[in-house]
Amino acid sequence: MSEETPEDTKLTRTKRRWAEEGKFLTGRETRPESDRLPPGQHLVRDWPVLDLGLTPNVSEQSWRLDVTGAVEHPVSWNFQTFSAQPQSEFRSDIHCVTTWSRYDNHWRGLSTHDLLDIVQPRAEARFVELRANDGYTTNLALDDFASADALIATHWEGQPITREHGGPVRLVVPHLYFWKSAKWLNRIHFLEHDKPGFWEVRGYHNRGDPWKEERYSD
Ligand SMILES: Nc1nc2c(c(=O)[nH]1)N[C@H]1C(S)=C(S)[C@@H](COP(=O)(O)O)O[C@H]1N2
Ligand SMILES: [Mo]
Repeated sequence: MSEETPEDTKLTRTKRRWAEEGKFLTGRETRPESDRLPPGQHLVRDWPVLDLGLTPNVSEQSWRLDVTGAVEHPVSWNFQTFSAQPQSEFRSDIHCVTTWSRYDNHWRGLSTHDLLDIVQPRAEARFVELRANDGYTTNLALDDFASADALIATHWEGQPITREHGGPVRLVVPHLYFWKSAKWLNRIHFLEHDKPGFWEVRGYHNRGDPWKEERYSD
């Protein structure tokens, strides 16, 4: 490492490390329209609801998000303090492992890039476990969580995300099958070792790349 300038804060150091490791470059790929639908998927215009059979009633007043584990600055937000964080808007396609895809979803919320800037993952952090109010869990490699178009969303098409779709706050990681996008998100836990989640321990693929049809583990 070279000498540090006065403005070489922890924040810029982390940003630079991530840029060097290419982590901020793993996001949206531009594909020709003819290659937009992943193999084995069909397009839908409505937005199906998938859950474990119960829809937790999480109000904005009761919702909390804890960011814990291998980070320099753990945070605990309520809806008001979470909404005061930097806002990003992304447009992305949804690909569900049950073979439906839905194009052009317009999301707003806190990008995972901005979250990582705030909490500063420690060097040993390589995975994240996502937990939700219905007991659901799922896991991501930190590189996938840090994808350029991933966000912790409060709005879809300019409206608060409805309860059935995971409101008030859900994760959106559009480059992987949608089971990785935890609804009713209440904890993001940074880990040194991977921790397969609800579907991952029940036969779903550990990563879930729709372009490689990583639906189920062998
Ligand atoms: N908390 C929670 N998140 C979840 C699920 C769930 O059951 N509980 N299901 C996953 C699955 S399998 C899919 S396909 C999407 C469905 O999101 P949607 O109902 O908004 O389409 O949410 C994912 N996130
Ligand atoms: Mo799913």
